[in-house]
Amino acid sequence: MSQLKTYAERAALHKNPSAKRLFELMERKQSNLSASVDVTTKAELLRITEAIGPYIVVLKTHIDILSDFDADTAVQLTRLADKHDFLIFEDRKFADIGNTVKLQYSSGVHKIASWAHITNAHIVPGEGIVKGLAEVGVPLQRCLLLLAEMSSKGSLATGEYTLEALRIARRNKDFCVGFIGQRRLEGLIPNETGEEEDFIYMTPGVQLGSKGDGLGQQYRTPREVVLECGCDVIIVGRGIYGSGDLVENAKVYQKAGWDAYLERVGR
Ligand code: BMP
Repeated sequence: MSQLKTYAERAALHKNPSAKRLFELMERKQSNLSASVDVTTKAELLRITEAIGPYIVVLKTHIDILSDFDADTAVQLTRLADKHDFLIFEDRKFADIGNTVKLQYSSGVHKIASWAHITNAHIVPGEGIVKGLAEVGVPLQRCLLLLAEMSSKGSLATGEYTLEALRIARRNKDFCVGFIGQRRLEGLIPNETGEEEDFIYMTPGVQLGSKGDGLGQQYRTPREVVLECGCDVIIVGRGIYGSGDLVENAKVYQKAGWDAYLERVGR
C-alpha cells in the first residue's frame, strides 16, 4: 500500500531520476503542491513562478499559450527551478503516433524535452506513444505521466480506458512513472509481476471554495484528493493565481496538501 508510505520511503522505490527527485524534494520542502501557471506572457509566468517557487515542488506549464515564448523562457524557468528547488512539468498532453510525438517532444520551437523534467500523454494512440516519447526522454532522464482520468465533466477517460493506462504504465516503468488521475489505480487490476510497485498520482481539479468553473472543470479539496483518494501531488491553477495574494494562496494550498498527506501516512 504505497499511499501509506512516506514520500521519503517511496523515493527509494523509484529508479527513474526525475521521479526519485520529486519524492525527495517533497519531503525536503514539505510540500506536495504543483502550481499550474496558465498565463499568456513570459513576464507574467516568470513573475508568478519567482513568487511562489519556495512553496511548490512542481511548476506545471502550458508553454504553447505564451504569446512571446523564446529560448530564454526555458533558460529562465530552469534558473528558477534550480533556485527554488522544483521540477518543471510541461502539460503537453501528447496524443499522436510514436514517430510524431518524438518530434513534437524534442523539436519545434519549444524543444520540450530539453527543459521539462516531466511531461504527459494521452493513451488514445496506443502504447507506441510511450515508446516514441521514451526514445527522447529516457536518455535525458525525464519521466512521463499518462492521463488515466480527467477532472472535467463528461470525460471519456473512464472504465477500460483507465485500466489500459495502468497496464501500459506497468509495461513501461523505466519512463512512465505515474498518472494524471483522480484516485489511485493499482488496486483495480492485480499486479502479475508480484514486485512492489509505486506510481505517482498528480491530480488537477483542486480548489478550495469553488466546485467548478462553468466550462466543465470540477474541483475537489486537497483533503479529498490526498487523504480520501490517495493522490500524491495536488495541481492548483486559478486557486493560486486567480484572485487574492499569490504567495498567501500558495501557502494555504501547500499547508492543506501537506496536512492531508501527514494525516494519510499517520505522522
Ligand atoms: P485550474 O486549477 O485553474 O482549473 O487549472 C487546472 C490545470 O490542470 C489546467 O492547466 C488544465 O489544463 C490541467 N488539467 C485539468 O484541469 N484536468 C485534467 O484532467 C488534466 C489537466 O492537465
